[in-house]
Amino acid sequence: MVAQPPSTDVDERNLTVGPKKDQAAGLTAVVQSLRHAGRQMSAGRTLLTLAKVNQKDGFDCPGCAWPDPDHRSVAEFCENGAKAVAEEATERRVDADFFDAWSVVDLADKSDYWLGQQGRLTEPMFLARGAQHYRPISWDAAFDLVASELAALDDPNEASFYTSGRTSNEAAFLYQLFVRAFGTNNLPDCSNMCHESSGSALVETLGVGKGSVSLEDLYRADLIFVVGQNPGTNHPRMLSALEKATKAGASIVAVNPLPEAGLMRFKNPQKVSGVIGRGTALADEYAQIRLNGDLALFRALNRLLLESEDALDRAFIDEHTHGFDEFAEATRASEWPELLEATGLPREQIERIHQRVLGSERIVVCWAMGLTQHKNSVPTIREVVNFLLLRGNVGRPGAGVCPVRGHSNVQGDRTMGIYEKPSAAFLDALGTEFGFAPPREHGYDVVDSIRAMRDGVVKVFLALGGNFVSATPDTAVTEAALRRTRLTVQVSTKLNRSHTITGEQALILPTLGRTEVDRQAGGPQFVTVEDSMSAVHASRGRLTPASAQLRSEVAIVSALAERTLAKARRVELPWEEFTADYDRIRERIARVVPGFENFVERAEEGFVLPHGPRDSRTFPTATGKANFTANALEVLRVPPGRLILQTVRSHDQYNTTIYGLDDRYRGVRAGRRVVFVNPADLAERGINDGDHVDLISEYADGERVAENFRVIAYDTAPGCAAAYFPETNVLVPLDSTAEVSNTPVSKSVVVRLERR
Ligand SMILES: Nc1nc2c(c(=O)[nH]1)N[C@H]1C(S)=C(S)[C@@H](COP(=O)(O)OP(=O)(O)OC[C@H]3O[C@@H](n4cnc5c(=O)[nH]c(N)nc54)[C@H](O)[C@@H]3O)O[C@H]1N2
Ligand SMILES: Nc1nc2c(c(=O)[nH]1)N[C@H]1C(S)=C(S)[C@@H](COP(=O)(O)OP(=O)(O)OC[C@H]3O[C@@H](n4cnc5c(=O)[nH]c(N)nc54)[C@H](O)[C@@H]3O)O[C@H]1N2
Ligand SMILES: [Mo]
Repeated sequence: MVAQPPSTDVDERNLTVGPKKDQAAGLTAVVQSLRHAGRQMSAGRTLLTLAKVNQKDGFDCPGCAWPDPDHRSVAEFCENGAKAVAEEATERRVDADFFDAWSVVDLADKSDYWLGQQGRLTEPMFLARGAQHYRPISWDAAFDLVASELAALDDPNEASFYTSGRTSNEAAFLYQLFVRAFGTNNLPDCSNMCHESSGSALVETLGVGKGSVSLEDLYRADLIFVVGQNPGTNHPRMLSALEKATKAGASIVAVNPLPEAGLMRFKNPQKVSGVIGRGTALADEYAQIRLNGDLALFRALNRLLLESEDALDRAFIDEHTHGFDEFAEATRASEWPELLEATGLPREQIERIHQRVLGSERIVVCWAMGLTQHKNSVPTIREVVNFLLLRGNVGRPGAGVCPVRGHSNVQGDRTMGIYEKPSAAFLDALGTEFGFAPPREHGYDVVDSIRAMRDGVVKVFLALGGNFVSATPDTAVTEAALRRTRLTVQVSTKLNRSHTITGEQALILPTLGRTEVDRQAGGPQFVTVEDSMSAVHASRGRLTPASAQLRSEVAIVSALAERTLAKARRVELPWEEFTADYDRIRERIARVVPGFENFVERAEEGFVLPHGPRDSRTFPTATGKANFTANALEVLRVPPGRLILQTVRSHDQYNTTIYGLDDRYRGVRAGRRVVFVNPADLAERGINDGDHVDLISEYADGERVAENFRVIAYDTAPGCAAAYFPETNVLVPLDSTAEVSNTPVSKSVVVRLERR
């Protein structure tokens, strides 16, 4: 049994639970964002910083990947974007004195919250073999150390190179070039834990692993499904778009085990009426689905649609799709009792939603982690595609698929080639442009990288951003895996747990953030990013860097590449030129990545990448058509007394970065170790609201325990519970991953509660 006790620095004795909120944003959100910023920086810096978020001459918000409207307001950011910016623009610093005072052992005992609060990293630091403290190291010595360790490996596949989704297109492109020139495709990224299931399902069915809608499409839709997503917290600016869509006549169906605040009612903080009024009711229909019931819900809707030929877009199906008959047969064979058991919804509600579908010409389905982090996520998303194809809701205005991406450039990083399973076409183009033969063998994703470190195969681990230790599942296994390596290298802006759980040696390479001025030999530079709707645009930092010693991600990657490839005797490339002027990188991207033609000329103004299904109903799939699929329906059943636990974000966190200890919309203050459970489930177990329990997950390979959570009686679907990650990552076994996408199953963990 693996147990994970709480960190010692957060005192949860003051935790309080009040009523949950129905509405999101409004004046409170504005006040909260300023208050949070005020704790991190002076008033002047706050205003200067927030005024440049998502503006044409400013920087892309490092929060989420939601797109910017064409007509921007002065304040084109949200409460949580402001928190993300404040985290980066903070005036607190983690310097050499800090590391002198704190040993890694002491730091490893601290929570992610405490670590993040210490401020920005200021200089390169090195943890030598057997040492207790990080010590300063020069950039030169740091680069040499990495190059020597990499060049000394028997095989390039003994190193793994992680990326988190904040990295710019330019840095990401150079990074994958470096890694492939070194000789491996071991390029795991945060996508592997995030929208990988969406990519897998969409590539197979539509031929492009990205969303097919623009903001305009949302405004023109008649019906928008928001499934498995909490936009009030994680994509607050999406609520403005949904509000605009409803004003233009769209109706919204929210599908979620939790009645999330923003989905029910929204107060637009950018409008006076939104700041003081009651706000707009957003969802017209709220389906409180059982966890993992979505495949069954869309199957049921598809079954109802198949009952009448009039409901189908026959012309579209005949001309543009493949596999209809097999799909229809499988769908007609599904039985209502099973569909209802899986969804936990009354049949009348599904029929009501069906009526809405029949009354809607144009339908968009939006989704996020509630669909992607289950065992059968890929079949579930394929079933969503089936649903849209039936009425021709792909490739025309006001209709399509909308996977809402997480990190601000996670989609762009993948476009730039951060992928462990690159296509042959991409590798061909890369090899031709740079004159080397890229490795063809697929590399390790996140879960396989952990396995390879655990087994002693991967010996050097490098991360371009992120917080690998806290973001990944099976905390105890992952920590032991990282500790087995010879060297871990973290390119980071802020201190986090991945700096404290290290290989035999460790390096921290501090980097510039989005908000900061990036000056190189060729003058001030900007970078580019791609949002969730495939729009590429420039991002330009305005603040003075947190320390004079910081280097840009582009500069760090180039230096690492230059030294490593020289030592390992691989292809020589003009890395210094790339760093001096990022246009030199964009010229190369233009020749390697489709859709980036004339990138140098178009980068500043921005442009939307081509998308066959969206633009012309061309589907670059194996069949050349949009593919219907026949998906197996398995009802997730748990043993008596058990619950299905989902691990979610609170309102005060950005993944592993914990901004604060409140979850305002869900009524939680001053604490994070809470578990939300339906009152009927509590009564059945003789557990009361306010009791403290251990969460125990049960899998074939054993039990895992997350200790001491306060129970909150909450309006979630019966049989389902929710708690925050990263605290609950310890409960998710490394081998519990989604079919096809290999994404950790962090939204349906079978647990029991044990009273303390
Ligand atoms: N402020 C802030 N913004 C963020 C982030 C952050 O941490 N903080 N993270 C960013 C990242 S990387 C990402 S990927 C996104 C994440 O954005 P979300 O996906 O909204 O994040 P989660 O908190 O995981 O919420 C999952 C939602 O799905 C619901 N859900 C869970 N399981 C199911 C299910 O089986 N079916 C249905 N229908 N619903 C289900 C949950 O109740 C919850 O509302 O946000 C991005 N933006
Ligand atoms: N149980 C459970 N686990 C999950 C999830 C879940 O829902 N449940 N969600 C998963 C998802 S969707 C995702 S995307 C992953 C997130 O996994 P990651 O992307 O690895 O984690 P983050 O917390 O976003 O990374 C935060 C760190 O990134 C660094 N950073 C911030 N900005 C920059 C920058 O500009 N450059 C560089 N180099 N570093 C920077 C800072 O040091 C900060 O501490 O977590 C996954 N893990
Ligand atoms: Mo994500």
